Amino acid sequence: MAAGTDGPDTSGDRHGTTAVVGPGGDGALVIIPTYNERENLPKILERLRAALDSVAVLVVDDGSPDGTGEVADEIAAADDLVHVLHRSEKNGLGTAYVEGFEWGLSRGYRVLVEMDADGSHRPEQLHRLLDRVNQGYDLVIGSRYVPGGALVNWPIQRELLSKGANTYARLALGAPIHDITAGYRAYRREVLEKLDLDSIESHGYVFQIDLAWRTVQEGFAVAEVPITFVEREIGESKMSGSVMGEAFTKVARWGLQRRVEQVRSALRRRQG
Ligand SMILES: Nc1nc2c(ncn2[C@@H]2O[C@H](COP(=O)(O)OP(=O)(O)OP(=O)(O)O)[C@@H](O)[C@H]2O)c(=O)[nH]1
Ligand SMILES: [Mg+2]
Repeated sequence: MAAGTDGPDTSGDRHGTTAVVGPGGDGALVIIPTYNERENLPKILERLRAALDSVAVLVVDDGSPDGTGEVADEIAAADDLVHVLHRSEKNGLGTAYVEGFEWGLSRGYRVLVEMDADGSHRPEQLHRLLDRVNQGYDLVIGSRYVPGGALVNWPIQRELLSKGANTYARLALGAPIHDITAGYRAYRREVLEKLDLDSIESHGYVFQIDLAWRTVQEGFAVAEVPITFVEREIGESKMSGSVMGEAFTKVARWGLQRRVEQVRSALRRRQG
């Protein structure tokens, strides 16, 4: 394994070490949700193709007013490995990924990757995630907060907010993950087949916490690998107050459910 790609193992037992993804990324589908990423999309797709020549891509565009969907169609027409799913209106990152996962599962992809269009998730580091999947992990998270992870050009307020959200989630849920809000991830198809994707109603970045938490609870093997997260240079962020509010209340609810469950099983043990 390349130096610096060794992140902590967080939970679950890993499988054997039969490679599920080929060296060029074949067998993996990278899902890229887009909303007004007209300038970013061609750049990220070009970098991805240069990094891994046989990885497939699905762009999930929510009718971007800036014409990102048409740009995606043009690229797809010239590259057999690029596909586009058009949705009629902006419907949130969570549902875009769920539709993307279902699209990929029904076509037999073995690994499904989440990646932003804005350049924050460097395609040149995708092999780090895929290598760990090939080593037997079910979910591999590209982490900013494990040794070797880094943030580039992130305003201090965003960094504090992100670190605060991670600390809060870790304490509330007891999940052994350092960057549970991270959106650069690779899932083995077995995980997504097991999780009840239709029951997920999280919209904003709490979707990431939701999915990781369900994965941990199902006992799947999770690992984090360090990545360099680069702040977007072009286009606008879709982060908002309502996105943060949703995360705060949902995590509090899951944390509470977890405590209630712990107390219940302690009582059962005492009675039994
Ligand atoms: N299809 C779809 N994509 C979305 C939606 N909201 C955000 N995205 C995309 O999801 C990815 C992440 O969104 P960002 O705006 O970068 O959110 P963020 O990374 O939390 O915010 P920044 O760090 O400020 O960039 C980008 O590729 C967006 O274009 C949505 O409602 N639908
Ligand atoms: Mg972003």
